[in-house]
Amino acid sequence: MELEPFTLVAGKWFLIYTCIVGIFSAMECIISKRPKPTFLNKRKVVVAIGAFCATLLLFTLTHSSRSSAHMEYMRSAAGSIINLDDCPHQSEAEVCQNGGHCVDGDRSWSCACPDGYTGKHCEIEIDECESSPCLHGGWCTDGPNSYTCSCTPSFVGPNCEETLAKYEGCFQDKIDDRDLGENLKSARGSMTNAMCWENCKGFKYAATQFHNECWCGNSFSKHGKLADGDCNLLCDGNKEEICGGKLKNSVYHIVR
Ligand SMILES: [Ca+2]
Repeated sequence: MELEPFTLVAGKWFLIYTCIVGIFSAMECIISKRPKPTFLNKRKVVVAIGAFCATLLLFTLTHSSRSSAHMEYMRSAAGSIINLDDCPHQSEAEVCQNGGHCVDGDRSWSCACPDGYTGKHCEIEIDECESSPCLHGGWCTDGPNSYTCSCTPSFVGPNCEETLAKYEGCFQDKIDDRDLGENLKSARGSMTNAMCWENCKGFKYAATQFHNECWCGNSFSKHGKLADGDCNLLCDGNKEEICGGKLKNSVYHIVR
């Protein structure tokens, strides 16, 4: 709610009153030809009053919303309070961007921004990734009032909070005595660790080997543990992942 100072309102009406009186005075001066100003001729008086009135008219036109509000104020009962709209005259789209809308205040305005936006004009898109919501090395992508996590292979869930499988290490295998007994759905060209965990559902452990092999079992490490670096062959289905080595298993404990 807002109340313009009464002097401002009264001042405008006084200007209009002065203008009208001035016009009548000038007309009377012209018609009656008296009193005759010694240093102002009639034309100068008319031009001066005309210019003043034009200025006043221009001011009134450019502040039309304010003027009508003031007239409303004058008409309203004494003591009643009217709310003047302080929102800028441009379209709301310009003042408050991205679907925000202008909120009138006390001699001020502000933008009510939709979720995900901030700033005086709602022009700033909030970075929802700033709080690092993606867990376990997941990659965060910012969106409008949202974010998406791209999880590393061992994790799933909106924030990569759920563990699919836990890496146990790189382990030796033997061709005539397999460390993990079952070779399930080895897939030339498309194997990933996650695919192997899926293939080995029902078993405790899953192991990838030599780019595209998938081995399943309920125990491992018959032939010993190796250095992580000994498993160094890329998965056929994802060149960013390691799928064991030659007779070497990348062993995972299946959690889910
Ligand atoms: Ca955002």
